[in-house]
Amino acid sequence: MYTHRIQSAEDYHSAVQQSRENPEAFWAAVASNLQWQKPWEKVLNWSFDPYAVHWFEGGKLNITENCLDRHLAERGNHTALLFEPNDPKDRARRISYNELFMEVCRFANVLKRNGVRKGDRVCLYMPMIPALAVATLACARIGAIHSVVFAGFSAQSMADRINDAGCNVVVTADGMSRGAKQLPLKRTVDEALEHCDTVSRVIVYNHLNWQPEMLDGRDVWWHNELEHVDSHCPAEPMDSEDPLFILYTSGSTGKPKGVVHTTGGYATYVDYSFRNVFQVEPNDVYWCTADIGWITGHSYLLYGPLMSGITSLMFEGIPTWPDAGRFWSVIDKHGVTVFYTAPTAIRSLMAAGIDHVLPYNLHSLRVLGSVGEPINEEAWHWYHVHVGKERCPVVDTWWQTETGGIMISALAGVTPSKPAHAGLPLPGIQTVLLNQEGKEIEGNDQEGYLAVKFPWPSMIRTTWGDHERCYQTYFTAYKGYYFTGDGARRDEQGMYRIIGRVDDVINVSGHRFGTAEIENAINLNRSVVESAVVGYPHDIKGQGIYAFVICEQLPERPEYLREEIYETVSTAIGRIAKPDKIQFVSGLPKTRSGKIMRRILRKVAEGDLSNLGDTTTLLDPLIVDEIVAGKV
Ligand code: 7RM
Repeated sequence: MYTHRIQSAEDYHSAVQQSRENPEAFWAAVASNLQWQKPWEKVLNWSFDPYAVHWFEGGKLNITENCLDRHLAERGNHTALLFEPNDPKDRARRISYNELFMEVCRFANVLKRNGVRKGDRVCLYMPMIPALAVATLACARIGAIHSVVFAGFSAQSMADRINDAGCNVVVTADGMSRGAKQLPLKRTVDEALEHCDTVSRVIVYNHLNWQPEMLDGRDVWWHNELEHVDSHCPAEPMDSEDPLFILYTSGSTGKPKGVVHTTGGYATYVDYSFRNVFQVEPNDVYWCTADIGWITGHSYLLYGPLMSGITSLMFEGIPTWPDAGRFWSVIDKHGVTVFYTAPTAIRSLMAAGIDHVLPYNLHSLRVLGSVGEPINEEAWHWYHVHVGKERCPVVDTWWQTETGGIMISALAGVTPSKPAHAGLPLPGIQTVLLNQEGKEIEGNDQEGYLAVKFPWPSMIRTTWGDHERCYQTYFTAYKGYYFTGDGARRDEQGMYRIIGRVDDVINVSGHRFGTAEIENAINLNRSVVESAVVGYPHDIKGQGIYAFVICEQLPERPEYLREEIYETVSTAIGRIAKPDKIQFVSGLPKTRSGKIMRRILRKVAEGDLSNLGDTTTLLDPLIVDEIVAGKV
């Protein structure tokens, strides 16, 4: 039976076979790699209709014991986190497993002292610094449910997330640095909390010495709190199905949903997928460039690497500052062996020119990974040739916030890689392609909707506070399947190529937004009557945001209104959701029943004006001519 690591193509095939013949025995063997406080009674209990999935019921564990305590005896002095600050002139910091363990326990006691109990929700709004890792793990230590909000989100987005989850504590920092820019995090929290009444405590980490305003009775300093606690904090025994965290993500409706992951299944699958996809070795210096505010940071910067007991590099800055060689200089400086980043970063560094890569030798690299959006062949080759020097396997990992871990990917150097293809599903993952009617498409060289027909341990359990929404979103489009929202193609060898979203979700630099969510934001501008947003191909970002906007009157100075709309969207969602293009129009192409024909708008945004399809069913077919003529 498969237990630790798949190391050959034969291992892969036999693991696939075992996982199909007896899924429960397969996953039990995988889960037994972790340390459980109490063994489970039942491996799996499941139904997709209605939706309810329970993994390792009766089992108890704490994920931080698997990330920390378990390694102390043999690897206590090994570096757990290697911190590379924003400014290359500042000193990098190494935090050993012993030190991280102590810091987590101490901060867990700070949380307790500030009223956090098992099951409470804690919002983390932090820079990419070790304190964020410590705060996240401290929540898990005591069974509090963390909700990390990416620090690029606005006060309004944060307030929505805090209110939806009913958080009672927020952990933040005075401010953060990103390249040459600095952002006032604490001030943004203050703004958010004007709209929240569940939060009784804000714990502030002093990162930049900014001395922000502190509200008496609500705000306390992290360092002051530490003076009142010791470093003893037992790991809360968690039921396998106790929630570990909530992470908000966008869907096709206007309101982001809180994806809930639970303890046992998430830990099991993240540990398994991490070790196998990256073929982890004990002395790896592993670098995932994602922010902990996204699922990639949760699973493969924090939990996965720490469960494996290896060194995880955490980078505060951005790829292009002080110059476009920063990633490569950090790889050489720290001897990074496994590097995991996003296609958008690769494309922007590729555009900056090869001269930024040539000064670095990159000898330490062993494996390269990609995540977040389809990687085009050109970027794949550039990555493989100029970064990996044609020595390193490239793993193109397809997965989602909802899947918790990597679902389709090569296992580095073990199963085949092919440019622009994620490849084969991991053993235990039963992917299928469906046609419009929801029938499985058999055989290879086929295209369809990507779905999964059998549960896996780290799948979404619910959407916070609204189980019906979870069921409706993922399990009703095609009865009996988890529907991913992606379209995919299976090639002659059965390898998957992800084509992209088939719903109203756009993926901008690997960040998901609902078109409705951006439209709602634009519509908040008082001059705007209505808007329609679509994605279009963008050289660097993968997809750009194109907004068609109706105003009360066509503006005399469109550039002023454009700036205003940027502001409106930045305030409502965050700067990351700013439209790339705004076209003012007098109407939208609508059917007689009032539905916007997005297909036409997408064609215009793409610049494909030759074949707009049938427009005769439109309420006002002439509007299409105006829109085509005014394309920006
Ligand atoms: C991990 C993450 C999920 C969506 C997903 C896809 C797209 C992610 C790839 C990809 C092609 C990939 N979670 N996506 N990885 N498309 N190839 N390797 O990104 O929830 O933020 O986004 O991202 O459309 O549905 S996410």
